[in-house]
Amino acid sequence: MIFVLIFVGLLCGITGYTSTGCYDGWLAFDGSCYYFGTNSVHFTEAEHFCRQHNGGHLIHVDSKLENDFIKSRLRMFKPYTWWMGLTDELIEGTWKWFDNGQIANFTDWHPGEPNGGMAESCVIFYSPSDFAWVDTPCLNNFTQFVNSGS
Ligand SMILES: [Ca+2]
Ligand SMILES: [Ca+2]
Repeated sequence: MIFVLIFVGLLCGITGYTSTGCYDGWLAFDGSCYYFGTNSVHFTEAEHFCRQHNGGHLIHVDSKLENDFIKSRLRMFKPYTWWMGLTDELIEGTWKWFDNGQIANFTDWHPGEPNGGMAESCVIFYSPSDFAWVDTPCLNNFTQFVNSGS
């Protein structure tokens, strides 16, 4: 068993911004604003942080275009792993976006994921899998992450 230190960040989004642009420190892409926060927190704390910052939410990914943009940015922040606003806490196996309750149409699961059943109901862009999506316990704050792989 190998212990790997994983740094975790949170990714806030605001959709439908107007011509006034994004707030300072936020990044604009295709009608949304993004904030990359490097706070080592669990899912609920991460969502709370986003709400406290300009009324954002943990990110909601609508398309491959948006996902590719985000992943290209996250590669600049290695070795961080990032929370997104996707959860199946309400109905196991039904993945919904936390900001509006929509069922996810686009997903980018790492092969073999999601695999955690009732024990894993929140989702991260996982750095060791080049930011493919992985389900993980919502209370995980990644201060120590056990990698049982080779
Ligand atoms: Ca689950
Ligand atoms: Ca998993």
